[in-house]
Amino acid sequence: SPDHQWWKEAVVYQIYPRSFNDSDGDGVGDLQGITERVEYLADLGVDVIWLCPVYDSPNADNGYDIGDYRSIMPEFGTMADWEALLAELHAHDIRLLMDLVVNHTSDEHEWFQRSRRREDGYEDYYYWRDGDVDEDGEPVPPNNWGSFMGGSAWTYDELREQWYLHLFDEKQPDLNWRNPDVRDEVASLVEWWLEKGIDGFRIDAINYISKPEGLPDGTADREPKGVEVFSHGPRIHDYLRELYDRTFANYDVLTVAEMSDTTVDMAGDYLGEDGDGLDMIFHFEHMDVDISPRGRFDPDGWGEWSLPEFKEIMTRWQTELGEDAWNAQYLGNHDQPRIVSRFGDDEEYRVESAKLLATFLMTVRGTPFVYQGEEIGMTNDDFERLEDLDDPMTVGAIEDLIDAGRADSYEDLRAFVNYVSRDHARTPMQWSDAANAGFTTGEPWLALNENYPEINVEAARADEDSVWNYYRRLIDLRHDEEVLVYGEYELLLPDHEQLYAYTRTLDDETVLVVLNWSGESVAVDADLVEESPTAVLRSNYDDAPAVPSGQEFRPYEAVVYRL
Ligand code: TEU
Repeated sequence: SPDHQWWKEAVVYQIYPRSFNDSDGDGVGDLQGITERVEYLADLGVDVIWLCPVYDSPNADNGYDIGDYRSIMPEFGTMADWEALLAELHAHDIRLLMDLVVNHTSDEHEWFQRSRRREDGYEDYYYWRDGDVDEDGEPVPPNNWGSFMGGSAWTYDELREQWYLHLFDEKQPDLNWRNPDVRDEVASLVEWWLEKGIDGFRIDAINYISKPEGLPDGTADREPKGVEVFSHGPRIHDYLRELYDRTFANYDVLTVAEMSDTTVDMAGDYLGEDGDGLDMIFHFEHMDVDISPRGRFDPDGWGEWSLPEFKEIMTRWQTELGEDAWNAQYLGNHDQPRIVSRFGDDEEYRVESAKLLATFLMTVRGTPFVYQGEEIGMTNDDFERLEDLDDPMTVGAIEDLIDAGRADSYEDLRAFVNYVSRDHARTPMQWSDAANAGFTTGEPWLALNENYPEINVEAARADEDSVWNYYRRLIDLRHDEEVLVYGEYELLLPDHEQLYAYTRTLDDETVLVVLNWSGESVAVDADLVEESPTAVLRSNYDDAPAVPSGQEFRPYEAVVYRL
């Protein structure tokens, strides 16, 4: 049936190539390093890899600043290495998603270099504006928008003698999608990769591509300033629909669009045939439960989150998306803290809570995305000094906060940074207890988490009860049970502070999932469900209660029942 799609049945694994596996000892992960681990990915059982950017880039934002869309970053290897990786993945029936970063390019991209020289045909590839002058005759930027990387979203270019817009780093100028030549360029590079045989794209920051006429100032009390104005701009659907019709529509590929600030109501206009042809969205509503409403890098109001609110958000996405729309499920990625540190307990119950999070991810409706390291329960790091951080977003936020007088030094912000930094997800993959966790024989580009002698792939694979082996068995379950893919979701106990329980139902099959999302024992109501389960399909303790009703669930106990 048309409702059945390979990408609904798939489990996706995200790779941050810089930190995955280094094959040549330069301290930076690379394509050959990934190819060496394809067997590992096949053993885990994943169906699709999302590969973060591997294009040529000066690395102001670790590859999200692209210098040439049709070549490979030399640190990562060559186009032949990329082709070898694709072939190896396909030989193992694993599909490949590339990362499509087209809200902006690098300032070192040829288009930008031509644009700043006003070369014929390239003048309007980016947002160029004359600035204003203040009372003292000092130049000021064209509007009040802030950058996600801190400071103004505008930088003055001495050569062109105008300001250019960059919602991210100053080395990431925003492409002007109003210009049809820019849209032609994007369609052409998308087509070029599709023709190379990839299986789809994760589409970066795509909610920002349409800016409103006149670029009006932002007025909301949010960070960065102007986000309410430049997110989901007026022509976004036209641009996405046009791109779909020209490219994706002609291929059997998966597209997943990263879009912060998206509600479930808005999602329907993007997804499916009546939308823009996109298959899924990474929304951010559950990523916002434990941060300030003003934005992620506001140090007031982070760290606390409530399970009822989390359930309400997840349930809304589970139940209110239209019939022809589909969810992408994730708890972490390369921009977020480690999931076990954020939503579980990375100390006493690290193993149990990592397994609970996996159980959730693999049993809700929507395609699960596992971020590298989650399968062994990797944790947040501790960044003692400002110099230990790499992420330009975190560093930019710290500079802004110090400039604004909200902190005197890094030390004042350290606890906050240790909660939110994107660097946590970027410490190298922990393969073994060998030097540098077997990630590299050289000097790693970012220091490893010191817990690698204990938390690593080799140790986890050798232990039947490890987080790794639990992921593997859960992925098998997801593949075996159609009800976990296509079944309807129904929430039980919406207001319970510690239990997250739901059923999935397809025809006459029902699966019940009970999660004690807390570090204490919790008694399950005697009347949780009428029927008694016929089987325990998976659980993260040895001797799960055969019938949940009226039983004590231990800390972070997670059980999947067949009713
Ligand atoms: O992230 C996009 C991004 O950072 C925003 O969409 C989001 O609003 C913000 O994080 C909210 O906290 C993508 C990539 O995933 C990221 O690594 C890049 O730095 C960024 O785009 C720029 O390409």
